[in-house]
Amino acid sequence: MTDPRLDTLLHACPGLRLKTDPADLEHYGRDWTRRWAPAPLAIALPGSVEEVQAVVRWANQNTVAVVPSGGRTGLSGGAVAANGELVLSLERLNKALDFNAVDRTLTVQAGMPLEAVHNAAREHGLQYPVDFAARGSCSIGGNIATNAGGIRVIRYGNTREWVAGLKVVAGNGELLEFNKGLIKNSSGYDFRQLMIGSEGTLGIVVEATLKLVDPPPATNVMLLALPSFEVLMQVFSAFRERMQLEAFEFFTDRAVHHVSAHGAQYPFAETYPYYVVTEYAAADEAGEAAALAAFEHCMEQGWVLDGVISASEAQAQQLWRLREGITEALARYRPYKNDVSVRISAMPAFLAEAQALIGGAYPHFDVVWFGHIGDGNLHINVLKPEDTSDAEFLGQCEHVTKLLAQVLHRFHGSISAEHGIGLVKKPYLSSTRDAAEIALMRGVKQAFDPLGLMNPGKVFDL
Ligand code: 2HG
Ligand code: ZN
Repeated sequence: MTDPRLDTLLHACPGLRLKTDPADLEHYGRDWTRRWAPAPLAIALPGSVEEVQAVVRWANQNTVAVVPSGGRTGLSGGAVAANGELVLSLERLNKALDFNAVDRTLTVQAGMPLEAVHNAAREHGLQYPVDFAARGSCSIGGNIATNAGGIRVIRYGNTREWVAGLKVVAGNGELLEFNKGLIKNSSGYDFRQLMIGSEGTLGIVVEATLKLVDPPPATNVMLLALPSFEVLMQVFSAFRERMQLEAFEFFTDRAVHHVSAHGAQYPFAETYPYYVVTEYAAADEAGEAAALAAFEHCMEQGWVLDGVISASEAQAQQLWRLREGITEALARYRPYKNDVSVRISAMPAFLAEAQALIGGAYPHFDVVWFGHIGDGNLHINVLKPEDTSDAEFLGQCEHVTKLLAQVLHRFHGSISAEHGIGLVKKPYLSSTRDAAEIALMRGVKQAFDPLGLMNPGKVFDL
């Protein structure tokens, strides 16, 4: 051990697993943003809640900042450790602890990957319904820290809806237990909900009791080709009126270009400017008939130009890959990402303004639009041209984001729909939350984390 503080850490927590190899510091010190150079002090991998508490108490005694770490699939820099922080990885705390068939709850450790949570729920004949492409690598603790959304929010809501209880190690090392699995609990402030989406700035989630539901109905997947952005919300309304939607996602021809180059299969003979992939309940003939009726109505109106319905599970997965593969397909271009939302009713007007702004601002950049349009959530990925320097590219994107933030402010939207504020969106927090709210956030942080050691510099500065 080079840094003497680590000797005191091992003294405070004998047997704690620590990593200090440069490759580990790099691996655990960054998330998917790749914008900041990782520079953590060390990586602590506690094997129990008591060890998490011991590490946090040591951090308080030695005034060392702590960055909680799950799967680090975040896109906002929330898990970045670039300033000598101790990374506290939850990866060894990855087990299911308890299933309660009567309550329909599953209690898990925070480091459990989302996909493992899905599998555990399925083994009990039930479903944990929050889902998105990073399911295999992200952890449930990280999902809770960002109130993760994903592709089924339209039907099931965000992570927030599915947490019945939490155990959290607060900034002072104290173990707190919130809500304890209760459905009804009107006994004062709901700290569980406060913790969800707090991005590790108040404490470290170590355990969660998750609500489970009946498995989804039999579904089909439909891919639709659209002529313009303007008809998108009309198609959405036509489908939502007639069917039970499990997902309704949109993307552009640029997205198809990149995912196809990355191996996804494209089913149409021609290309179109816009696409929707929707999954809907199709357990019986009525479900199928409703889907066809919606499709035909949209064709008649000229809102849809082509369509294909999955005929098998394999084909459903192929269609989904066109949407779910986008982030991975774009990763090598190190895109600048916007993750914004407005109310669904405001979407048509917002889309028009956003399109005019972005189209004018980046005339020569490859801009890929996609997202959870049924939730009012748009992802805009701007790809860095090879001949533009990192600094110039970032400067231009930040300038446009400032303008986009002003539009969002007018529409009462959010600068981060589901990825979190982290470091990336911190300069724009005030477009979404007013000064009084941010002052309250600071007060809350002070109450849970008096020394300001929990993921400092994320969401807002003290
Ligand atoms: C998605 O919806 C994720 O696929 C990632 O939220 C979005 O890469 C992105 O910008
Ligand atoms: Zn998303």
